[in-house]
Amino acid sequence: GKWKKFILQNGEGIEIHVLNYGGVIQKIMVPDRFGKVENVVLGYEKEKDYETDPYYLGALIGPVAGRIQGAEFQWNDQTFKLEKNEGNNHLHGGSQGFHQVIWEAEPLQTPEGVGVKLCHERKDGESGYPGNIKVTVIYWLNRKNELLMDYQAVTDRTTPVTLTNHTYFNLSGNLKDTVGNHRVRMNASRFAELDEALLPTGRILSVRHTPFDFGQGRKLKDGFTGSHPQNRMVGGGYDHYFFFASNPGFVSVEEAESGRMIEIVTNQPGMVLYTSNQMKKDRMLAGGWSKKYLGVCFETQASPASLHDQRFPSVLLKRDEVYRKKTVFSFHIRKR
Ligand code: FUC
Repeated sequence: GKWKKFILQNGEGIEIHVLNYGGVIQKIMVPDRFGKVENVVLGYEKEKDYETDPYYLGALIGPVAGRIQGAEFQWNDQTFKLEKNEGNNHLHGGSQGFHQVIWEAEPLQTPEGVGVKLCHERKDGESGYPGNIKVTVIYWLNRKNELLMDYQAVTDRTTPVTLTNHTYFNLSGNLKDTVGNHRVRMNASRFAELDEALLPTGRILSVRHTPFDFGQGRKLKDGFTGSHPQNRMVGGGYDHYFFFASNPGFVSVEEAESGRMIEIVTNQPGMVLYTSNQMKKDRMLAGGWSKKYLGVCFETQASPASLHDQRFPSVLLKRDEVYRKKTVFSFHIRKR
């Protein structure tokens, strides 16, 4: 296959670089409150680096985003075995996941905006997943500074599907700072407790009176430095699945120095908030070395924990059903 890059420009100062490889969002250029245009995501300058990226920078994740315990699941008295690519478990669709394939890609354009349509087909049994699966993802940037991610999938046999995009945001611009001072607000009153393998224990915890309560907004560094055992468990920070208390779910993130702000609206039931706790200084990114707390991911999705625990919303897609999920990231500037 052939690598292609698409550059989406909306005429309002926002520019987004998309690769057909992994559906990667490589760069998002956004003005700060003085009009200075800078990159607000983590990405590699050299496209080749995406082939060996351990961090899933900007990539489309699937067929199942997140961890599947024991790298297997049961359905209709059948056991499906998947690749163990993280210890005993299956993470982010395995080594041949959607982040590592070349998507069929075509540009889209209307008077309201520009986009790229990505399509990929999977054969029954590929990477151990049942069903011939057809996936279409559209990235769409309009003149209102909204980036829409529209996901669709169909299958001819029941199969687990939950898709997300793994962009690490850093609104300080050109990686000037960590994300510790990013202020996040979200309407989620419960989150899934994790064990050392970062798998849900089965206990659903209340966010009340903890660093997991983002109801009134809080800085991410509260979780980096705080003593809450769940922050410590994941390496000092957040790597947790939050259940949205409303549909659509709502999240916002703001960085005061630059004045940049993103509002996220989604019909997904929840989101993994990941603050790059496991990122080491081992990769040269566009703008500097990778490091802990350099980016924050808002992985809107359903939790694959549902494959072993019915209290989570199901990720099973059945024949004749259409998986249809949308997440909108809208960029704003707050003047002082
Ligand atoms: C997130 C996290 C994981 C992992 C990966 C790169 O989705 O949940 O812990 O580190 O991204």
